[in-house]
Amino acid sequence: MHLPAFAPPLPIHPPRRVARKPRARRAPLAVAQRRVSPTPPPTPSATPSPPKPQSQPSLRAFLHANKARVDAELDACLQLTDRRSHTLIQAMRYSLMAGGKRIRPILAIAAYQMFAAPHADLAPVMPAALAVEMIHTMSLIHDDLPSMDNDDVRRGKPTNHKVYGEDIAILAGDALLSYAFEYVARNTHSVDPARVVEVLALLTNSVGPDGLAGGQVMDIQSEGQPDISIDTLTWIHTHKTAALLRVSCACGAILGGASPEDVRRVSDFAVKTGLAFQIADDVLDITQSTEVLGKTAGKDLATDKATYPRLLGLDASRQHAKRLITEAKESLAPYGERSHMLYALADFIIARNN
Ligand code: GRG
Repeated sequence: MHLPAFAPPLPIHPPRRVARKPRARRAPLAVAQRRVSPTPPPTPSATPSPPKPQSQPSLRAFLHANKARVDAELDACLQLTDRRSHTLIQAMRYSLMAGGKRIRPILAIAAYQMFAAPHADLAPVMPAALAVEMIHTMSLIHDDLPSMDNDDVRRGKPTNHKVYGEDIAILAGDALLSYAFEYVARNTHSVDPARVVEVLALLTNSVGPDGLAGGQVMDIQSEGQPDISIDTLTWIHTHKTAALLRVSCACGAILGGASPEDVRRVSDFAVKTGLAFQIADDVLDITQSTEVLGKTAGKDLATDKATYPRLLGLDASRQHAKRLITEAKESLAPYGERSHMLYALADFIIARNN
């Protein structure tokens, strides 16, 4: 079966080149526990949520059940088979099983059920859902490395390189990345193979210059620059953060039988939600403690990072996030109540406190 391209890759055109200043070595872990202002209670977004049919689970139940399922399947899928790989598998498992909200796999599951059926069996989507969490965990391990953000705490525990050393941490990230693709290729059954190939193409695309790596490079090059524009910041986070939310939703939709037009709408929803996710992350970095976040609070200010609060201020950043969520929901308006869970997840993403 010939499938038209589901979701065109994000265009590669950085807004402008920024000369990279030598990066100041980070101050040693100064655990900033500042609370600039308490996070206000979430206000309802402008777009009314579609009515929730009785048969659909609440957001809370959905998050709880699917996080538990993802945790259990991640645990089962990465086990030691050769004792000589002990250190590597242990390092991979250390970060993969360290907690985490599992938002990306949960988005994949919600998008899948939106197109398959509300209570559809999750077996066809689980390999891709686990893969996005493996890719995400790889990006956290690499992001924390001394040559990147040089962080000491992640998911409430010492970072991977603090425990296993930088060499093993790099390889644990690499191994998680390659295992993610292998896992999808070997374990996605009962789905048209053309859809599995498309899922693999989107997953690989989300990690390269159109995704994580591209966004991370521009982020590094922007550090310490006084005149970063909102366009540049949006470019960075469309690639660095939103790309993984986008691929999670797109893969879930494709595996659930969505059409190319459906996948475009869901991808648009996810990119906007992903940008709002990053704004929430920037705000939480200022307003929450290291204990609540599970990672070093106040890091963006300490490292002179371009962030939404730095460019817009805290209140305008929160408003911007809400606007993005409203726009994200508009992309799914044609689906009515079928988009209920993705709407609820989008609201959760900006209302969370860690
Ligand atoms: C190695 C090819 C290659 C790419 C990696 C390091 C890197 C390039 C990119 C960094 C991407 C990154 C870490 C973005 C931050 C995204 C973000 C806001 C993460 C926090 O996600 P949560 O809140 O964390 O979902 P948990 O711990 O709950 O999973």
